[in-house]
Amino acid sequence: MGKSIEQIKDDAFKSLETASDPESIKELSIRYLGRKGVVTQFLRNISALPPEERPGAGKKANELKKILEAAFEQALERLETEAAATGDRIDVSLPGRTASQGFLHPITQISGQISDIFTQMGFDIVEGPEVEQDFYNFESLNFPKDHPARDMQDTFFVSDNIVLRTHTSPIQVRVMEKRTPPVRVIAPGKVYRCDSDLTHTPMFHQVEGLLVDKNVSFGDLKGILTTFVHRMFDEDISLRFRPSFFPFTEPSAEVDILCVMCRGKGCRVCSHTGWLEVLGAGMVHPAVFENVGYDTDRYTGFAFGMGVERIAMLKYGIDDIRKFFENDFRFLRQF
Ligand code: 2U9
Repeated sequence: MGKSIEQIKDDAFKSLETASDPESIKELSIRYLGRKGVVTQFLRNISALPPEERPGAGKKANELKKILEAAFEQALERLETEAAATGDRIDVSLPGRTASQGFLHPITQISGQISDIFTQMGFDIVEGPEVEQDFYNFESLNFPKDHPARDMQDTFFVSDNIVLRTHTSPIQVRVMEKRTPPVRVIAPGKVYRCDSDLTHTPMFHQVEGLLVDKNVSFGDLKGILTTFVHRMFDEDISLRFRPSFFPFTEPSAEVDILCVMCRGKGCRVCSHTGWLEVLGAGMVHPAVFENVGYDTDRYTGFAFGMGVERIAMLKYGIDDIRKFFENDFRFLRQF
């Protein structure tokens, strides 16, 4: 037979003295009292002792078993009370959890930046309804009755003469009905068109502008838009005005800027033209002024419009407009 019961007891208490955490006490308990533990083995081997020693050894071993059970339990309790008293369970040196801060959607941010640039140039921000009368969305803006934009395929109709606005221009018609010139407003907001692909979504955001006063010229329009592009993108981005057509402006222009990615060298983003189309603009058509009762002999004005998603895509180098609407936090949190 191996160690005597006294030796086992001495060893166990020596080990217990050095055990300083609950884990090592649990390990000791297993080592001495577990199924294959030292005391358990001792009891099992008693039958190998000479018959006269068996009762004494059995008694001592059973006593030691009880003593050790009590000692391990006490040691565990002591450690737990000590830990609670010294506050060991809370590590106050750990870094605190930072509360995550909210932020504006990239489209809201860009729309705000656009608005800021124009308010700095004296424009007021105006808003209007997204569900609009045909009169404000089309009729007042000189769209002929058979204009393709009025087609069911391009416009969301709510009823015969109610539509989801296809641009923010009706806001400005409403403003002109209420105010007399000078008028200097920008109209940011959501617009709706039956359209969906890499660069079009059924809902997108526009910022349009309108300036009406005496002696307003196309030169004033060029000045305002040049300042806008320089502040929005970069001072060295040049602009190019190409003749175009809109029912509500005459003359009309599409406005390109030098490609912000390749600075005119030609790249994938600008389809190797060196230019990006970012704005539409023109002098307000006299028919529009007549519809709101402005005197076309006294007043002229210019108007312009842009898609906020397009500006954001160019500014951030994003190639798929749908990313703005998927609400994937990994995408949104980058801005
Ligand atoms: C009134 C009169 C005229 C606003 C204008 C454009 C040209 C234009 C497009 C840019 C990209 C729409 O989002 S887009 O697809 N806009 O090209 N918008 S002039 O003209 C107005 C507005 C209001 C009373």
